[in-house]
Amino acid sequence: MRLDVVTIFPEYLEPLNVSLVGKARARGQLGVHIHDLRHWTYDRHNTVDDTPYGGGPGMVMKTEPWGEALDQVLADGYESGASGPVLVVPTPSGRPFTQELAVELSERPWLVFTPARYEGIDRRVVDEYATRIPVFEVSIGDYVLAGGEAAVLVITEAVARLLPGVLGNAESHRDDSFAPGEMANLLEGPVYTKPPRWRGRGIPEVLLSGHHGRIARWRRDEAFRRTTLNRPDLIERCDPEVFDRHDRAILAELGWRELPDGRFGRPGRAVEE
Ligand code: 6GU
Repeated sequence: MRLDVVTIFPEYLEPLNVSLVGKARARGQLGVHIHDLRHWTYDRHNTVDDTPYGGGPGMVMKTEPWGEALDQVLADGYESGASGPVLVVPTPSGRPFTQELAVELSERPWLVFTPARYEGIDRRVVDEYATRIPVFEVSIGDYVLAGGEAAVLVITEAVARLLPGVLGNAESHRDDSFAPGEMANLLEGPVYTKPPRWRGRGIPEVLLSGHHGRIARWRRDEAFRRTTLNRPDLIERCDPEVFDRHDRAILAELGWRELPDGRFGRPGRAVEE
């Protein structure tokens, strides 16, 4: 996979040299190209922003530097044999970044990121490239960052660990919280390792039993405990078909009950639409 990032803060992307993404680069599984947007400015102050039409606070990133930068990045990429680019535009107004979208992006050969500062990029830039290549406007959560660079790091890490051979163990993805599939999307429960006693705290007996069936059941019960506590919306959204008899018993024990439509809900709460 090839990644290009156009930014006014190339240093912000230094973490891409480290850890999982850094190793994938070193192994040649990932090619990362960072570009300084100011390279495509021609005035003394390397201006990349201007005041918004219609007034209002803040500044808007100008069309020309982005247009020239993206034309050249795309042309150079094609020339060096890359194909199938998609533009990934980090913005708090984008669609939510989910594990499903991470999987989709991991199947693309070439991602071009355009992290913006200020109030964002002149709309005509996205509209222009959307006529040439797929564009994904993506938000990493319901909060506002000062710029899209941190979002690029988040998206890149989530995508890179899905690339074949990057994590080492292909099985590792299957049990990810939020992994797409038939399973209920549950948060993962607690994990333990040596020593068996630490500051007077032991580990759950069942994990030492060697009984794989009971261990799997215990892990699922713990996943239900954590999910009902931290992400009740994931339970409510679940197709109840995926709950077996024991799941239903655990949910009942945690104070949940089956609603008329078959889904599970918390007592004392309005059923959401
Ligand atoms: Cl992708 N960018 C910015 N600036 N803020 C965000 C975001 C992205 N996602 C959530 N908040």
